[in-house]
Amino acid sequence: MKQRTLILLKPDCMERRLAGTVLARFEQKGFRIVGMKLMQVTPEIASKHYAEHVEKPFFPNLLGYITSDPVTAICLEGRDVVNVVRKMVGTTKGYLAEPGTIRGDFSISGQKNLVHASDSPESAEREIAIFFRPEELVTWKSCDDAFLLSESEREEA
Ligand code: FUP
Repeated sequence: MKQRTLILLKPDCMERRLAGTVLARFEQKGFRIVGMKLMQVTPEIASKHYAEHVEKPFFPNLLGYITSDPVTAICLEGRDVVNVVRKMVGTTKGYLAEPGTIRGDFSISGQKNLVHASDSPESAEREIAIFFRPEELVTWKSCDDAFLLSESEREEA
């Protein structure tokens, strides 16, 4: 089923010049970029995005980190993109994440774990609306779809 998800390449990813490396994994898997921008996250945006964590003890620290340097916000589209990307990203703490996942390969931190990815289609819808206006998202079909998916899969994707 065709879905969209929100990816953030977080400040540590940008500082470590890993943006291209991480984005390449998503492109190579077969997902399409439908929105992308470099931006500075404000405390207001961070509080909306991390609404479920605002009351947690680690939130002030998380807020300081996510607003410390630019992030790249990306809206990715493709078949089952929410779940597939979560698997590619790996579990939250880099030191626990499986090798082969992005966090497992590049992070040893519980906080500086390079990338955010929406955890459900509902979260994706909410988070995409925080980072993108509707006109900033581009609907397009990449020509390699014919090689990435079977005909019947393309009809649903
Ligand atoms: P994830 O969905 O894997 O990005 O993880 P969560 O939504 O649970 O947490 C969001 C971010 O908060 C994580 F990326 C890292 C940070 N965090 C902490 O800094 N300390 C904690 O104890 C838990 C999460």
